[in-house]
Amino acid sequence: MKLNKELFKDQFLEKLMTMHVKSLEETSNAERYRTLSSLVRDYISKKWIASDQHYQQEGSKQVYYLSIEFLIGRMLGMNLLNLGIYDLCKEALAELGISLDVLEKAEEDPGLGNGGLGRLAACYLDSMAAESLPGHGCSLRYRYGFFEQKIVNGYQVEVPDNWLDQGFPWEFKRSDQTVSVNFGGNIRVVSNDKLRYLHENYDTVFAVPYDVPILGYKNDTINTLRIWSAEASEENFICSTADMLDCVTSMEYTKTVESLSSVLYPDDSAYEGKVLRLKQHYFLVSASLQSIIKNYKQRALPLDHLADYIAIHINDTHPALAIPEMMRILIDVEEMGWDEAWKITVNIFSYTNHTVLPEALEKWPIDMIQNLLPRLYLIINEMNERFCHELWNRYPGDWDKIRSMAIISDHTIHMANLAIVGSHSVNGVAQIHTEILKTRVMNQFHQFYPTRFNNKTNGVAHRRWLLKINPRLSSLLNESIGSSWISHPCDLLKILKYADDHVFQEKLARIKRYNKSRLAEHIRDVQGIRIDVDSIFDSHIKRIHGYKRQTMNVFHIMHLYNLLRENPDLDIIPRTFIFGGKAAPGYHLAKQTIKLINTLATVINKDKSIRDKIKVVFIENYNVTMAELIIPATNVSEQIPTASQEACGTGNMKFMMNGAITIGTLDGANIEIRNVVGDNNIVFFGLTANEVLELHEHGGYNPWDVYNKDERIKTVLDQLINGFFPVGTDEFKSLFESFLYHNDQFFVLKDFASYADAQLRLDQQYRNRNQWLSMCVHNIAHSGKFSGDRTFTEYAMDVWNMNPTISPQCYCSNDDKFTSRLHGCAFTSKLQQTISSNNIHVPH
Ligand code: 26Q
Repeated sequence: MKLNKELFKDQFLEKLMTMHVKSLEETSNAERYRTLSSLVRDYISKKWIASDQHYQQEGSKQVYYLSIEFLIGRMLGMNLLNLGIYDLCKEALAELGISLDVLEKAEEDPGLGNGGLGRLAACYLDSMAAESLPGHGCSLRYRYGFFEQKIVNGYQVEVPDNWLDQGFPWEFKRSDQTVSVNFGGNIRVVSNDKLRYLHENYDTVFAVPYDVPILGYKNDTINTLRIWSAEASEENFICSTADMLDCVTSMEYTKTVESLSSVLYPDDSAYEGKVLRLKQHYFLVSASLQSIIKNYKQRALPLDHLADYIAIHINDTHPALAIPEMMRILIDVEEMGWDEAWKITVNIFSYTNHTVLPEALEKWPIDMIQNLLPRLYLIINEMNERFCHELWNRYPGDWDKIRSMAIISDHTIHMANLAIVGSHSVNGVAQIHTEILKTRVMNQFHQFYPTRFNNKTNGVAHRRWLLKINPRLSSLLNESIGSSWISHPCDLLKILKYADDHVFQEKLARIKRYNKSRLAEHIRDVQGIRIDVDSIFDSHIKRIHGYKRQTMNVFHIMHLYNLLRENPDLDIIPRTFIFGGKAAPGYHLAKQTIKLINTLATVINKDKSIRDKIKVVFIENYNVTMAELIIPATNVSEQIPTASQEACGTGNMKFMMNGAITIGTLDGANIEIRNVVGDNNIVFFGLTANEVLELHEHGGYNPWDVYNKDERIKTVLDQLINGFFPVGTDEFKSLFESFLYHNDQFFVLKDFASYADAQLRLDQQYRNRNQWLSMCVHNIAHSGKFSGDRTFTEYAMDVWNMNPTISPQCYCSNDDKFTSRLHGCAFTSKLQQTISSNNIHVPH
């Protein structure tokens, strides 16, 4: 029977009673949330089975996205939207006196990721399901997710994130599909008719899968995110009352095993050679591959056609051990020869790089791999020998080149090299990033495998980052251009015709103001700070890292503050500077940056003399849920990394979709945003990537020159250590020294003047209300290109060799007028071909 409000209310009340044995009035919001999610779970189950069966019958190729992180965010609201019952439930609950908004807020935000890389993986799951593509995620079920950030006396304090405490209603435990993962031991080689490698004396850990349904948008597709949990094998658990020692040892053992999936490492860009991390990587990889192969075998397809039916994508190098693990399974278990196994493996795997920071390139000491994964070590060794042989044939005698490209060198396994050699596709995540990979970081590999490298500019789940989080803007779009943009994001271009329509502009302005008031209320209630809804909301939200240059923003605010103290009548548009982000616990300068922002906030926010012209807020515990509140409320999006360092950035895309104007450097996707919106609709400044890289090659620059010449910078830097702040003069000494004595690695001082100019321009532009609102419309209109739907379609066609449905309405134009042009949308030649061969009309 089709769901209607009455039926839903009956089902909800029935469920509430059976789950909690209470009347409606007696239940808490948390209990009501659990009731609703359990009901939605029931709705999902049937469709999930059907979706799986459909894939089996179709014989479709399946893609598996292996990622050590999936930052999925809250699920209730998205699931209701995807099922097409959001409004129905909202109204029906309201009739019962329950607010759906309130229930949504009762959901924990699963923090199974650090930042960009993990959130991207979640965005692609959404897009794949929306396009009915059989794409599944594989990851770990961390007992404790990304730490919760508390701010105590201005400092970040890390608190464990006990997200599973109340249970996670969206997961389905599949104990029957448990697999074993083996660590340690030794390899015995036996040779009868052929060589066999027997793994002995290993320790076994059970990998128990939990499946999370991933819903497509109103299309009945339900894909799966499988997260693995580590459990001890029972045979190792000896606990008799007779021998307490056994019991204690067994408990210790259980704890050790469970520690495997117990914490998410809170580093987003620094390599730490921790053995537990390596274990986590192998645990994910081995469990996932075993289940992928088992599933494949159930389809009764021939093993030598594996690459025709499955594609495995590795999200950065963390799951790159999947490559030798696949070789192990094909050779040791399926008894294939090396050459055949290798061909299949390379055809199956593809790899995305997400960072050029040298400190984030994963490498492992040989002996660690040898001890922990003795069979994989032998396979990696063989891969390395064969690859070095190829290199020798191509570059005879060039030992330097061979050493730098080898998988194993200097007693270390270089995971990026392994990933490149073992995949048929390697991609960067924005045009400039891919260029930097090809011409610098992976230049030798690009010369060796020129066709293997390609670009896939990231995209985000616009159904979450626009439809869900900005319902008023979504309604305005629907009223104005229809709702086709929800499935065909490039249709957002249709609003360009309203760019200069004052009535439309005013509606947009009212929506922004409403969203700002929601954020202002939150900040008032949670942090006790009052902010002016009519000030410019200027947001800098992302991980705290030197290269992301939160400090440059801070220096500019300090400079504005200095001007205002001299002249409280200074003519600037009032601004609220909003920061949010977590620092890696061991990253001292990042943690000091948080302390600096909070200290500055205390000083500025209580200084009556500047008449509230500027305020500073540091949002505690920035996560997906907070981003969902901040982004729709933002006027100015700070995207100011040192050019060449930010691989892509995806916050920039989410802000643009919600009508914020970017102030940014020429880096990552900022460049591609400029290419579609045009120079008039974005504010740029700073050194280019080439300028930065050249300066780097020549040993940097002398920051003292800037300090001595630019009075503004001198004043601000001195204020860090001269008692200006109500903290000890040593508090910010390490930050001060990083700029002047450690060569300002991220060119903050060098770019400051240009940044301050850009901020002045922005202030001027904001004064012309109609022009500003027109800029906002341009940004929303062109954001369709940055939907994950576009990116994953490119992956599906260029990398995974699959056939996604292509949106005929997919127009993306570089023009201001609504003149759709083929090239803006057809990011790949294959897509172009499809469009022309289907006679899809694309006006010029
Ligand atoms: C390194 C060594 C050992 C173990 C872990 C790591 C590690 C962990 C996390 C290395 C890198 C990361 C995370 C990287 C990341 O989030 N990169 C971001 O990816 C986004 C999606 O592509 C981009 O938009 C961002 O520009 C990029 O910073």
